[in-house]
Amino acid sequence: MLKIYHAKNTRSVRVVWLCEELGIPYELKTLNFSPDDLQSAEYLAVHPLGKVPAIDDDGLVLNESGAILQYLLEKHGNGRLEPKPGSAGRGQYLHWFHFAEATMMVPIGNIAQHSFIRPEDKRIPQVAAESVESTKKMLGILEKELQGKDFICGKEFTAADIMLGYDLLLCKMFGLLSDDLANTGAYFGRLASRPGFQKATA
Ligand SMILES: N[C@@H](CCC(=O)N[C@@H](CS)C(=O)NCC(=O)O)C(=O)O
Repeated sequence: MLKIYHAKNTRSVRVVWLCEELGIPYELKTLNFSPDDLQSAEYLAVHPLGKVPAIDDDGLVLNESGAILQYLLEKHGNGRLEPKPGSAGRGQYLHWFHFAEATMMVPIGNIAQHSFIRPEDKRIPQVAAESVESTKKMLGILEKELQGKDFICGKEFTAADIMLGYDLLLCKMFGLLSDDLANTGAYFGRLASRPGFQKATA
């Protein structure tokens, strides 16, 4: 059975959430988000950088959240949760799917690193402050994009919403989903009300 290496409120939320949405059976290997678990010899044999998520699918070990989602969609999706390759909406879907990790998670990750993950003497307050500003800029882009839309690609919920939903979970935890971001706040509310999100963040 598919094994998911997971730690609470980390990017492994995306993998668990997708499995819940698609009804993929999985076994959860829950780790503490601490060097004791992530840097253990046992876990480094699964993920050489000691990060989450990772999966072991009958011996195939993968460890990039976006790649894992794409792999599981190809294997189990049967066309669900994404526009068909070559269809009109595919380009926008790919844009938002990858924007979530390649662009938006960069400053969000830096806020986490320089506010609480690194030991205090290795944190750079200016990086944290600049990353808050970058994240706000990206939230402004999302706010415009979401005008009149239920989900990032329109009416249909897709895996791009799972990728972005995790970013917004952290923005909410960091107090960055301010009241003036009405479209984004309502969008996050729609995502957070899904049973799959709730299971993945429990
Ligand atoms: N691009 C990778 C990033 C993985 C990553 O940085 N995961 C974080 C948790 S959200 C982590 O395990 N950090 C531990 C550390 O940096 O020591 C992905 O999307 O899977």
